Amino acid sequence: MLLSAEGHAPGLKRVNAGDREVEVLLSIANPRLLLIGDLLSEQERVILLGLSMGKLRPSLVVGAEGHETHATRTSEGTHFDRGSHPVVSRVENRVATLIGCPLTHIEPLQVLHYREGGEYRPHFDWFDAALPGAERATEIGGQRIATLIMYLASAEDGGATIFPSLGLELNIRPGQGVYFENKNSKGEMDRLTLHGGSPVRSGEKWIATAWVRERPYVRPAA
Ligand code: PD2
Ligand code: ZN
Repeated sequence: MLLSAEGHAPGLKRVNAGDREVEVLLSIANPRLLLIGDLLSEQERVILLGLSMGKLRPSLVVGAEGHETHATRTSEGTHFDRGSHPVVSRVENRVATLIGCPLTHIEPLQVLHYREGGEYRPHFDWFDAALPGAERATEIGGQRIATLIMYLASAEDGGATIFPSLGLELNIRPGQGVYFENKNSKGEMDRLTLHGGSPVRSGEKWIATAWVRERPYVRPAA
């Protein structure tokens, strides 16, 4: 992916994301991880929030019987069908250009809303073949090879995106995002990508997540 090929020179760096240049604020080599600024404008954030209102449902996790609610993920969310609004298209194209992957490999953007106490306990975004549900989840586009979490609104207190195996806690501002790749340099799924959303202590947190597949994502039959 393009972001992998960029190297990780220290210092601020502007990267072309098609219709906009974004800023690399922090980068880590293993796992490949970047904190990115200037990803979304305020107007885009407001529009994405507005489109989500009224569509939110309790968030699900992959389980043996498919998708289910769970105490490890106390948020509510929704997704946007690809190209369902001009701003959704604009952001999808920006993400694909930035990451250097075909648009078709990106799952529909997922919006998550955390209220006070809401959290997403540490997990992998990739599917562990040893766990139930992995086969079904990879049938529709292969593994999740990268994640981009974009902040639409940050909590007043708490709600950091954390990487416990890296000792990394990111307090991310609205309009910024964190990108990471799920495979290590040997092509193996990387357990260092363990990450979570720490509990929101006050205020509300909103994010939009783009998960990138190995192959074109095919929406499962309803
Ligand atoms: O909200 C977060 O910080 C978070 C943490 C872990 C989001 C996700 N994972 C995700 O959307 O996959
Ligand atoms: Zn995640």
